[in-house]
Amino acid sequence: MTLSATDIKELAQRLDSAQTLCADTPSLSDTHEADLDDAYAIQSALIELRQARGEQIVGVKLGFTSKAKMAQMGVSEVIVGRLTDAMRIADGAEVDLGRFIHPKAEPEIAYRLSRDVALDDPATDIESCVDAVAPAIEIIDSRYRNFRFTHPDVVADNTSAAGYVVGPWRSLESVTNRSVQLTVGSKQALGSTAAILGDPVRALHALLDVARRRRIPLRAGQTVLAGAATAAIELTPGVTECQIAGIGSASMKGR
Ligand code: OOG
Ligand code: MG
Repeated sequence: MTLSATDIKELAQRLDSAQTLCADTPSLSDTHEADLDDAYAIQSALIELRQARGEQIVGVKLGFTSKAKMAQMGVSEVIVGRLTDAMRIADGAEVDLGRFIHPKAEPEIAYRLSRDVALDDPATDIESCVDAVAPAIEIIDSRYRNFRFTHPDVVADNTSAAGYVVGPWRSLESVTNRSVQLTVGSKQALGSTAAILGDPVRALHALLDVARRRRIPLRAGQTVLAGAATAAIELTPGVTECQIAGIGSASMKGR
């Protein structure tokens, strides 16, 4: 840790205001030397501000689990953020894009936790704590100007989490090597679930590792977003859809 408790609170407040006022903010590293421990502490303080407004934690998300995303953003280590009920968008629902700063869509795989994950038990098998899988869309909306951030910056900003749509759940099955298609209006990104650490199930193992180190609780009923399979596409009004071969699709309508 390099930052004081006051700095951590202030930076969490700054990122929270950027989100609620829909106004971007410069990279924290322009003025502060935050390390990753500071960054996760800022993220926790930010989530506490949201919880104080009545939001509930409903899941977690991974970021930078694919080479395409790492290359797009210049960061090369898996990151974890929290999902709250305020970020949830029903499958097929209309979404007012005006509530975001500069939103982008990502095609994702969602897993559902069926049991609490015992972080302190070295024998914990996270795969046995998951009972369902679904196609999903993540809306990312970095609070930083021009999506310009360092690794600690993006962790502090709750890994750009802003919204997510989960399509129909199905009982857990392997999602290895499925083709992935993200459509945003006339734009498309094509990829494979293999882009997610070779197999999205590895994202669960990576999550367990980060959750243990960062003391992020993983509870029954929570949703886990395994990370984007392709680079993100800027959200525009109209239909956005993520299709995963053999698994189904999730969609939303921006306006
Ligand atoms: C950070 C979030 C990355 C993913 O799926 O890789 C992410 C960002 O690119 O703003 O959610
Ligand atoms: Mg994502």
